[in-house]
Amino acid sequence: MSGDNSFVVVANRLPVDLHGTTWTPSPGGLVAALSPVLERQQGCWVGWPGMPDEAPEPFRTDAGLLLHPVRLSQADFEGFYEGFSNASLWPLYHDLIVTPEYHRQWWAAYRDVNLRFAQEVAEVAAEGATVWVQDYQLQLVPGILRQLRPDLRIGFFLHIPFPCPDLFRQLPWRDEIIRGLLGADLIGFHLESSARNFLDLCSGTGQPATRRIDAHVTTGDGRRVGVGAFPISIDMNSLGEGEDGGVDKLRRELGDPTTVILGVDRLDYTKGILQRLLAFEELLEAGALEGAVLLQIATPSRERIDQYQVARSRVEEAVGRINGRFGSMGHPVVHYLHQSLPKNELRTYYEAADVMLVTPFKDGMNLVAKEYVACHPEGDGALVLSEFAGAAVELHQANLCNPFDLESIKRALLTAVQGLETTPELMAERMTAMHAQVRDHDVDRWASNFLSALEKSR
Ligand code: ADQ
Repeated sequence: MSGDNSFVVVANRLPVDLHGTTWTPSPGGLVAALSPVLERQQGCWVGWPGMPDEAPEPFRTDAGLLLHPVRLSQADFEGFYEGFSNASLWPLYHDLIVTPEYHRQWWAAYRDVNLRFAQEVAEVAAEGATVWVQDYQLQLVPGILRQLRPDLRIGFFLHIPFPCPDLFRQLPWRDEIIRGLLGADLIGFHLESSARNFLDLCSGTGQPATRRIDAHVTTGDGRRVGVGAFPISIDMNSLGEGEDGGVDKLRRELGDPTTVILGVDRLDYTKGILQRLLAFEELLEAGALEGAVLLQIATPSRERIDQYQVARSRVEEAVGRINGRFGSMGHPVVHYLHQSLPKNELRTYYEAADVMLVTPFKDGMNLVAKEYVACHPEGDGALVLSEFAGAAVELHQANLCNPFDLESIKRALLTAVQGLETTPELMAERMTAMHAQVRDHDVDRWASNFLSALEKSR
């Protein structure tokens, strides 16, 4: 049986989450990037509504997007999502920043849930439809869909890094994952390095692959699977309009600091939030950042997973300690929010920040870095960016740092602060170059590059 949707996106989460009876935008980079694209295509989005044991009837959003909720039980949520996706694959694909755990019952849940997602898509997709499968939670979907619906054109995009073959080979179910991915007609990664890791892995597992990027793998049954790099980006309009006078008001509320330093992340151990707090603390200790404040906005994320609880308590302990040491009554030096904020409010923070600190140990892309740059068309401000964020390939004019090396973060932060003071023209030149890169390579361009490569791939 087939439905009547000619363009279907399938992702673990729907772009909105159900809370009781109300819907709110769901967090994270994938939704931020894909929602505007799908709305423009009036497509169908298959995904989980963010609440165990709930599956409301399919409905259309105000923007015309058809949402098709998939039900996950509490046990699915624990085994498939918190377990295999976020405690096995997430740390493995981020180069073992914490140790991945492998459990057979998590894998069984992952397989079951992938089967269910594939079955839902098979039901709603029209004959010959294009299906775009998103991310590490659904790597088996392309392979299952290929069997259920050979008429479909199937693309897969991975939003996180793909690790080097030696790390990937730890995974007890590595062959199943590769077979699942190879069900697609095109597999996209953010960076050439991830695409190359995947191609190397395929040649090591007997799947013939060329080493060129925008290359292909030939599967056992003779199908050619395209493999390429498609760096994701942002919708320049997604942050909305800033409030008039909002920046001045915010800076006043902060006590008119000399320098506003900003971090915005999901609270995730990959993002290096603690490291940036420690770098800030050591610079204050050395008297190097007189009158500066650090704002850290951290969206709650995966809160029941042990490693996330550890990361949060370390961050919050450091915030308390730094304020205890360097703040005064009514004037903390670190302002910390553990909240999700509306996009236009984020815009005010981005605009107000003299320096943006983006210090992940590993990140597929990092849209926050691009959002900051998008908010500085006049070239003011500075971006301190980890070398290990995918965004560093395009935003190479940033003040790059190695987040594993506190001295490197300190150096980059200090160079940025001093550069704004002593060489503002040079800093502006670098920021405007980065702004032009993000403006000219937006999320629409990413989606249309991927979809036209997918079109050509069969
Ligand atoms: P994430 O790990 O979620 O994304 P990122 O790319 O930075 O990371 O995207 C985060 C998004 O959430 C941004 O759009 C940001 O504005 C938003 N956000 C963060 N904190 C917020 C807050 N407190 N309130 C409101 N919004 C907030 C994953 C990968 C990345 C990859 C993206 C897209 O890990 O490497 O760039 O997918 O592919």
